[in-house]
Amino acid sequence: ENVSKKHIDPYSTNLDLDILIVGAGFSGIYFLYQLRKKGYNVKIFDLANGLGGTWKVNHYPGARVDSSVPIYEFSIPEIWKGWNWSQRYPDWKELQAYFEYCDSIMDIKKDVAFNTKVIEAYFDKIEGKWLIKTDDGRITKAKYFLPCIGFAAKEYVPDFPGLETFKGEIHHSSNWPESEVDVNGKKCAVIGTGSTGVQIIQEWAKISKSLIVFQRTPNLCIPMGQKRLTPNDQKKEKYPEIFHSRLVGVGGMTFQHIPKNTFEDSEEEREKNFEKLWAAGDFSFWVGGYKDCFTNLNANKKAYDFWAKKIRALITDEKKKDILAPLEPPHPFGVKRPSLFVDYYEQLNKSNIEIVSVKNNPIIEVKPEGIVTADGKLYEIDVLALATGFDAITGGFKKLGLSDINGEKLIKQWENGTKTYMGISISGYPNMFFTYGPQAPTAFSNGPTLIEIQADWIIKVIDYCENNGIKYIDAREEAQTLWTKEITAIANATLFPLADSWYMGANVPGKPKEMLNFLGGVPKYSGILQYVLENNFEGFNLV
Ligand code: N01
Repeated sequence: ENVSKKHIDPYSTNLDLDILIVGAGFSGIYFLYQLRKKGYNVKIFDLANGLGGTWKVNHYPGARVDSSVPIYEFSIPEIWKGWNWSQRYPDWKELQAYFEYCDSIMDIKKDVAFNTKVIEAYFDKIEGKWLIKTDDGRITKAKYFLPCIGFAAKEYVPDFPGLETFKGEIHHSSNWPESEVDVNGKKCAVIGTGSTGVQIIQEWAKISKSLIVFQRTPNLCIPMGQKRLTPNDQKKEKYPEIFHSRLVGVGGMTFQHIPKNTFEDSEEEREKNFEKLWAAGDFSFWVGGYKDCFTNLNANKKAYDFWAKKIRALITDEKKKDILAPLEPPHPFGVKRPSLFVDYYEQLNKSNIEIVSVKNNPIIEVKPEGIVTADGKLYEIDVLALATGFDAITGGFKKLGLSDINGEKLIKQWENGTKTYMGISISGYPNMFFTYGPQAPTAFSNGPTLIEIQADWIIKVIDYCENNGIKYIDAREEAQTLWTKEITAIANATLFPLADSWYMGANVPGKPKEMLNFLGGVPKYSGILQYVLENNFEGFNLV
């Protein structure tokens, strides 16, 4: 029997693998399944104690996906043929059940070392292998190294003085306790109103005694359009076509822009179109709108005004109206991620829910009893949720302890700006490929769509190298410089740089403000990957 095909325990001390994957979410599972079928000796390391990646750890109250199914699932027939969802936007519990179902078909877990943290990794050029150190002291060897860590692998907690003195219960959304946090009869607070904050607020507003929402920037939320699904709603014969349309739609989903600029339509026609997008729910009003919405400020203002009109009509209290949906845009519509709401505004209307705008009156301190704002007011609370987001997209890479072939640390190399080649590889890090990371369409793509595109491409590259006696493949520095320039040029032609978002790395103090995503769209991105494959790996050195 071929030794490489014999099962080796992923926890064993002398792992010498073809491929090591980090992360057991959508990407890691997809890779393991496809690579193992080809006979590669491949394992996954994951920090968590189960499958699901982001869905294993982000199980705060109300956590659910903002992309609808079946867009948000594997396009693997063995999986979709036998699985039905109960809701258009499943919650974390159902997503975790989905990953368990995947395991029952794909037999993933036997090749995953859980509770295993990578702390150092570098490529040994002489041996032609990655050496990967984990927190249990093991050193694993692998010819290829595939970080599949998602964009939210490192949380961001603002440096509030006194945070550690708070005597109540406190949790960051991505580090939520396994046991339920009891807020019954308690005074609660949420800091942050991004996608996470909106979801926690929607839930806690229903069950806590009182809730204080600390909002710095209003979330320009749009209606979700949640609905229950029966197996009858999930007609499997349509799935191949749906999975194809997500490859060519906007954002790795099935949307298309209105093929017109905003002012090509009369006011009346525009209103009609906006109404239609609003009623459709999902991300329609965000990514299905006029094609100049993110490039023309006046056009964008029309979308904002419509949004504000709709939302203000849902809010009963005049003061809350101006905090949640001001007449003047806090930033152009959609250049920060709009959350999909179910009953957010209805909940915020309640008299026991207070909204504190901390834009001009920031939080300056946390005391044992609660939170203090710049005006000196103390808000006494029992339970605090930090929905303050992530050192997104690049933060997870910095945690892996990566160094390049010359021993330089990635953390240092990216200090003044991120550099990758095609958002899939980094020069000086041979045989390392990643998915859903920096400088790819990441934040502007449905996860499973982009992940499958990138993983299929990476597998083709690995197969090519293995079939042609290639020791290693490494991106050229000049190719990487050009890619980074391209990312910036595309972004600078849009309105995205006008906001301090995590898309731009601007949510974390001290992090360079730069576009961290390829904004050219998923179809163009896959076209570029395909071109490189067909043109002798343009931009790479093969040794
Ligand atoms: O993080 P965020 P997130 N004082 O960075 C505020 C995905 N996701 O975890 O906007 C006061 O968006 C900050 O304020 P501001 C999704 O792609 C998906 O919510 O910087 N407030 C902001 O309101 C999403 O976009 C799903 O002014 C402070 C909030 O904290 C991404 O993950 C669900 C502050 C952080 O929002 C990240 O979402 C959840 C301070 N000092 C997440 N510092 C679904 O698919 C920060 N804030 C459903």
